[in-house]
Amino acid sequence: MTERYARSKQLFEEAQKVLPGGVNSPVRAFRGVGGAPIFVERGAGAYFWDADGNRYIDYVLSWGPLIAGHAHPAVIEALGKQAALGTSFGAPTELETELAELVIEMIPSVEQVRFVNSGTEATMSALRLARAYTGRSKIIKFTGCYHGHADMLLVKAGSGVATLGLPDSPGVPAQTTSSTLTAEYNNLDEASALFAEHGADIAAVIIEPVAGNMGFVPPEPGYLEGLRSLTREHGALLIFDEVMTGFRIAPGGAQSHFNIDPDLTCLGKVIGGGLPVGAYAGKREIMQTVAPAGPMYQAGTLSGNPLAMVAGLETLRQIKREGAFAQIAARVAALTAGLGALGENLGVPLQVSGIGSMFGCYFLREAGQRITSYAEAREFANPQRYATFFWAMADRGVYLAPSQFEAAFVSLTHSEDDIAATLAAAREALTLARDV
Ligand code: KE4
Repeated sequence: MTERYARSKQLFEEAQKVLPGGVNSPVRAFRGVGGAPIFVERGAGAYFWDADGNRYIDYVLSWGPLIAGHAHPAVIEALGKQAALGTSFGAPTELETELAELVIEMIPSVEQVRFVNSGTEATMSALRLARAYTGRSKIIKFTGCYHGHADMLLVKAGSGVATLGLPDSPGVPAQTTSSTLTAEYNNLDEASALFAEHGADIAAVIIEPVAGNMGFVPPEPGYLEGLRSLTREHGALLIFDEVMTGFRIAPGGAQSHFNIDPDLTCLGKVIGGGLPVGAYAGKREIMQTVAPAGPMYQAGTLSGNPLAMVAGLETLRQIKREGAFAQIAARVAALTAGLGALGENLGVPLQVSGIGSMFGCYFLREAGQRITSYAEAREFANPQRYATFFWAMADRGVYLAPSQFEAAFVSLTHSEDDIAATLAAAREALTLARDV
């Protein structure tokens, strides 16, 4: 019998000759779980098939975009029709207005939208806008939050308050991160102390309203409200990076779930339905600063391109349908409850949580530990045990994020049977992981 992942391993060998690390984004290289990455050949609904023909129930869904599932018929049909009319014009189309109107309808705080081509572009541009609008230079981000790879955001978070950013990657000059302040996620005292020291110079706070890039870490009660008050008090903008949480925590994003009114919102992933897209959006008065309406420059050859627009429109229309989002949330609730119960019964300490269509599962070093920040994630999570679980689940046809420090996603197409099959696999995989 040929080895289960033989073709993927062969493809990885070939890829490494021509692509740094064999991939086009680091997390795909499986450094977080070891072994060679699984190469994907095709997807349909809740599933994808790898290069060896193995089928997986997919909980990564391209890191969030595919909330309608892989190759949704309505999305594919719309793409086919649009492609036949032309793929890009570098000129305005009605489609951009249509998608902007749908985003504005679904996210209460948003009055105007600018489309770009990635989440990185969205956050980078939103921060430039905040600096242009306020005339200030400093920004605050939180340890463990990831907002894409723009220089000013690749900041090694110091351990305490008022940490002036140190670059987290070679190639990022110190001066580009010197105005990036960092504080601990879910620690309002640290944010308050930064404002006490730098308040008048702070242009914006940028945050993942539910952290999905350190594992899955919801905000503690009152935390987001506290940041909203602090930013209002000091005249700084509150930017919600909803590239991942947008349309996933709730149809109106995390901001509607937690009832917070941010000044700017960054979007991506779901609004492109699997095609490259990002957006920054918010109050009209602020957005009018963006060229050509105002002086802040930002541009993009393929921004608002017709293919991404139609894929985004069809994807959002699918989750707007009566009962659609509730169905996805019910799947997440069943899966997280089932995983939690298995952890209890099998004596494997887990921190399992989910909101809307997103969830996460930390393997804890000891029962009773609780992860609410990046420091706690690094201290309490057990990546080795997670890695064993990951491969045991992959061997059983379930694909999770190849890192303990990521979130997981469910789509409209995940069935009750898929959840049951996932829990059956998890029972065996947890037993194997328990002994690591
Ligand atoms: P992109 O530039 O990758 O489209 O978006 C960057 C980004 C911005 N903000 C948030 C909250 C994000 O989660 C992301 C990207 N998410 C990662 C998943 N952890 C994408 C996966 C990858 O880097 O390959």
